[in-house]
Amino acid sequence: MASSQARILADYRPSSFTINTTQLTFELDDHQTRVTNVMHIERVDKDAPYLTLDGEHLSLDAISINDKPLAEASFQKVDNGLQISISPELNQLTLTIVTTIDPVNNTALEGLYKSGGAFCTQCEAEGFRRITYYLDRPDVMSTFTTKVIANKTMYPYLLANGNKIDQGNIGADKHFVVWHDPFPKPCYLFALVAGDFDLVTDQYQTASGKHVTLEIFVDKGNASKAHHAMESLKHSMKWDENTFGLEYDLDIYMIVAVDFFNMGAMENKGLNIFNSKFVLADHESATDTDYFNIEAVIAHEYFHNWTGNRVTCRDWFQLSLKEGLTVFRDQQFSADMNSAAVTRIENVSHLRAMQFPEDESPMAHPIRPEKVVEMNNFYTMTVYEKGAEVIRMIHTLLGEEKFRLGMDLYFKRFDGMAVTCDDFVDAMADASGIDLTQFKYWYSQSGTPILRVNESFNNATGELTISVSQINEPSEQQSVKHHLHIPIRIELITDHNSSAHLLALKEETQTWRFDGFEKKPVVAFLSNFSAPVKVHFEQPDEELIAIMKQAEDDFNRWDAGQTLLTRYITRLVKDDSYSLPVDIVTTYKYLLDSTLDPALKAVALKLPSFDEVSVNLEQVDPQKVIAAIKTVEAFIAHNLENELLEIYLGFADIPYANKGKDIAQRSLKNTCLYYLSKLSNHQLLLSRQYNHSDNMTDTLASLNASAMHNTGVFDNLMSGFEAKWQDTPLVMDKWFSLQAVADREDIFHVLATMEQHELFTLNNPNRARALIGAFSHRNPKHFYQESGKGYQFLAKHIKTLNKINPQIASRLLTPLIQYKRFNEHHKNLMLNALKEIAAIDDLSRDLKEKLDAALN
Ligand code: B3K
Ligand code: ZN
Repeated sequence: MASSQARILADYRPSSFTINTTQLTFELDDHQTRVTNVMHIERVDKDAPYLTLDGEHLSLDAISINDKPLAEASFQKVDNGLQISISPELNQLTLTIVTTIDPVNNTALEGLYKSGGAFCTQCEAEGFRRITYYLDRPDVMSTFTTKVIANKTMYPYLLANGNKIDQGNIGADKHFVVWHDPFPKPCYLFALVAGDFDLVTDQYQTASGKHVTLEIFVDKGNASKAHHAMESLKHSMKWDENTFGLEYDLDIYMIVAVDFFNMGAMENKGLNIFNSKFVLADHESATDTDYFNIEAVIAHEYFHNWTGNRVTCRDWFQLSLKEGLTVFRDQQFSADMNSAAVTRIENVSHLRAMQFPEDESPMAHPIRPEKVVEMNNFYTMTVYEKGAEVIRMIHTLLGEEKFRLGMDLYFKRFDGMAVTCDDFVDAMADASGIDLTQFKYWYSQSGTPILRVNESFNNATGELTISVSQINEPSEQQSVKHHLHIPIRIELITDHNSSAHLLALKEETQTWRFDGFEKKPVVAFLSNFSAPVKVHFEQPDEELIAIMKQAEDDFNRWDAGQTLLTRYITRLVKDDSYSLPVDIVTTYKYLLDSTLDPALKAVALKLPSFDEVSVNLEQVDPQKVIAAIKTVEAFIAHNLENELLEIYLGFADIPYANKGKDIAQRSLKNTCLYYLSKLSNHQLLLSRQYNHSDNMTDTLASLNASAMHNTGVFDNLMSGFEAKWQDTPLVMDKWFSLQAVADREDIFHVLATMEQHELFTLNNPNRARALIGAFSHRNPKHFYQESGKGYQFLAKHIKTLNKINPQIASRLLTPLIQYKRFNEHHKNLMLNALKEIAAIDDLSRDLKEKLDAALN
């Protein structure tokens, strides 16, 4: 029940009733859509006196049991629901409920709403209760038959889950379509779409020979931008067959792209609904990163068909059962389709920048939370990304083959069921024979563990000793923490070779010995980031440089570089007269000159972000951190000028192509451009690249560097860009973001102008994120201004969004609730902003939960 009362994992009880079949009829209308819901219900608990259905923002028109209208005395509206008395002898019943809803005024974008001219739905986690009264919980699974009725001209396509079983006309103007989904499912996987679209179709033949029709629906005029999504879908289907033996199960797979969407996409059975950002692409309007993300999100939603839909969650506390596992699967897929090392590097830096701070915030929670007020607040970096790292650790501990046996057993045991994270881990343990009892604490403990590493080398015996301690800090919710079972990969590097080892840390402190060395090997610790932990290891700078040059594993080379750069930045934060050593320049010269993949050179040159650096500091003084990062940036630009220019010019005029090699070269070229344009003598390169660009990656790189380096050409280039792209919403989102991330003294004036721009609206989540999200996440210099203006700007918009779209308001609150890591001055300013938000009337459940945690 989604009241503002917290729900507790330990309170889980099975439902007293089940719904075996659900027949829905939608008579679509902008403000008065009529929903007729016929449910065959069965009593499970013979002592249950009431059937309590969830429902919010509904107007109830009629209710009957077995075709007899219910007397007023037999039901009553309760807090966010309907309580119906069911006489004790009635064990099976047909309950019919008719409700009316108002899709156009549904700006929260949960339940049934309108995006542009189309009707669409979003039901996860608890949006179905905004469509009709229902047992809105994932362990109640029903087969759905959906009839959609609407105007024929305005809504030629009427879609729902499953297979189409009937269609026809109603009078002169209307038509209907009936869909039936044979797979029982929880109502959060229900979907409906009605609208006029361009349709891109294709076919896929599964490994066992079944023909599947693939359909992608996009706004009129956008069909040519759906091909990459379609290719990505076919690659995902093939990959899941090859990797896990999993085939698609219905005759049709549909994807609809809409412009108004709270998240990336939704895995509704047979009818995915996507944010158009993760469908539409051509090289003129989308960047290489956009292409990568589209492939990843298409895969993610497709993979949910098994990990999420066929086997679903018993309750919402188990969300990571489907999300952590599906993110792990999409990461593996992306690694196979692209550069595996670069993919892993991006995943890890994303986790460190976004999940590590979350784990230190007042909203810190285990990947399986224990207490929830608003479920939408738990679609987090922790549940998703740390959840994926937890699955990856199981994969590491079991190895590829046993992991696959575990997956097979999981599907064999639980297909068609709603289960728990423990069920998953048990399947992995049973199939592999590996004890995962202690490992389960990863599901129940929040916080980022710290590994403290000590090493010693005995010159006489040639023996290396590594000792590792784990520190799991107690937190407010969990005063006692258990030792975790942590897989630690290491690489031992000597002058001649390198060897890889897997250690399993289970105690508080453990020691390992390796012998046979002539001289002390260099330890690359936590290879491939084998566990989501922080590492404290006083390793000499020279050894980090040795890893950067010599490690076998590309991830380790990158990671050593990041550790070294973070050290430089941290030293500068403590002492701004610290003079940066030239070793890093020599190392970069060596790397840039090597045959390393250009994409790896590019990520090696990228400095750790403000968030990645500050999460390792106590009492963050934001302006000092930013100044330190800029100092290192300038140091690299000055000292590598010739090398960067040579590389840049070597790639500058290569025509666009969409191959891995070209993408890698573009990323290195644009990294060089970023550094070079810090130097006033090379700023001309920016407008030159902008004017010659034949693709969005290069265009955006020139604009971004220009925004960050406060160049005189920025405003001019931006006007040209706006004139060219004003009719393309996804590109205009990029334009708003560029405005928001610019480093300029008049940034608040620019932001105010943007808020007044005719294309700006808080009602569209992409647009709100493009301006407000980009400013608060990607413009640390001005968001964390000493004046506190940045926090005020964010607070103002959160207050407005509280009414329009609580979910988006709540997401945007993230940087403010992390105030505890900052120094007193900023802490107070952020607290004031939080208090101001907390004082408004009608605070949504979403914001209230976070503010209560932050201000307690
Ligand atoms: N399962 C959805 C997320 C739903 C979010 C609800 N606030 C998308 C995904 O993870 O694939
Ligand atoms: Zn997901």
